Amino acid sequence: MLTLQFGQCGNQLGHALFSKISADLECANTGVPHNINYQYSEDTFNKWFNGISKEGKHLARAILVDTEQKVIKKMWNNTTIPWMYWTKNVICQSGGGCANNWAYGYMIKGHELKDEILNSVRQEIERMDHFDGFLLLLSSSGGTGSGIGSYIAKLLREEYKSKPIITTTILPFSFGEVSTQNYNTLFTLAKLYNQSDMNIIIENDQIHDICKTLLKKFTTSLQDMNEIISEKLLAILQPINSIKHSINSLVSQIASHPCYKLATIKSTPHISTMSLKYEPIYNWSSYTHHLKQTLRISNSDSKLTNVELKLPSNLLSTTTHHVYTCSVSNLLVTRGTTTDNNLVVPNEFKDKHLYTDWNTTDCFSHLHQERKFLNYDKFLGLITNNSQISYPLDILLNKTWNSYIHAAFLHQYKRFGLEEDDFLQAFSVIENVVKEYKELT
Ligand SMILES: Nc1nc2c(ncn2[C@@H]2O[C@H](COP(=O)(O)OP(=O)(O)OP(=O)(O)O)[C@@H](O)[C@H]2O)c(=O)[nH]1
Ligand SMILES: [Mg+2]
Repeated sequence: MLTLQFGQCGNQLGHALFSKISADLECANTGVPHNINYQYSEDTFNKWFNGISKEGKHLARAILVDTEQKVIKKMWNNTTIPWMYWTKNVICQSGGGCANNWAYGYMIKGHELKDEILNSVRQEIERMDHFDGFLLLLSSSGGTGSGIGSYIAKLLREEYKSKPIITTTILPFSFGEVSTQNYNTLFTLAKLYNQSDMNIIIENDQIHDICKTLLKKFTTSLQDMNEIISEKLLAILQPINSIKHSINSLVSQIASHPCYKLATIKSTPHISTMSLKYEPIYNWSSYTHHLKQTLRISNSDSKLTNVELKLPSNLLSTTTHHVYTCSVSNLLVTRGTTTDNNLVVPNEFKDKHLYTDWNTTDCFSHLHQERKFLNYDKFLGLITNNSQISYPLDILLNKTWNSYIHAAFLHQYKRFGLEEDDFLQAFSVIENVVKEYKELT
């Protein structure tokens, strides 16, 4: 896998992600014999790193792109960690960024940087024995990650037609950020819909609530949030015992239908490192039931219920106040020790009522890894392609239409060559996506 980090958010998140991988490699409490852990470590290294530096540090297989130096310099100065980036893979202009403008990133800066970025990509791929796909990290609402990120996704799609591209897109906080964030998000999601095979959507609001409620962080930093996002991604992406767990298989399990390419990750438990040893012991069935409940909406007002912010319950309650939203597909990954008395039996995810009736392939899969993840006794990630995604997208569409009909900020995009038709096309792509997800039954 080759990771590409774009803009402030993509680079900060990428840094947190590689730090988490490194921490996972160093875990003392693996729960498995030495040889199994050795295999896991080797698979982890091969997936994320591609060398060891003179100082003995793991070298991340990642390309860093930004149009201002602030973030990358800060990461560079952190020499205390046991891994590092290749200097040659840092593609960073010394300008002032893309000013939260998707069009500036896509139409101008993307062109300026494309040769340098694609050369680095080609060199990285040439060095690999087996290349299974791309992981792009970006926020949808600035200018660099959103604009250059979606432009490069297009070029990668053209050059590597058969290689899967997974994008992780961070949606902005709903309040208090910049006025152009909704247009930027609309353009990013619309472009990526055509270029990437699967787009993992992360909502900053949701991650912030997890930090506040579950980690009891009253002042939550972006770093805290990036740690949670990294745990979600790694719950799914870290190696699985002796199974070919490639990007290709992930995409074909979750996003095989071209109209449904958006995924979200529900995960549990999220606990601060300080309280890890006081973690209440839940059995596997409480956790799997808890994750299934995250797929509900309220029966009375069709509102999303935020079960992910609650603790699992050992009492397996069922409720009549909620209905399950329809999924195209779900993949559950469980990590931790199983015993004869405490096996993972995720039968309740196989319930046909959870899935659309036209999907005749296996809608649900379960993968298990005995090796513990990050010292957690048990850790579970559910990657779901589900109609819940229509809720945040509907809100986005309403806000963006509202700006558009008042012609707010349009000149900032037209300056860089966008036309009315580009806006209408982007609206149409995302309206269609929302319609398809709402119609799932
Ligand atoms: N989760 C998370 N969100 C971030 C982080 N940094 C920025 N964001 C969010 O990303 C959005 C802003 O995008 P940036 O990534 O800062 O923008 P950029 O891609 O660098 O683009 P320009 O600065 O406009 O050139 C806002 O919605 C922020 O909330 C981060 O480290 N983690
Ligand atoms: Mg920036």
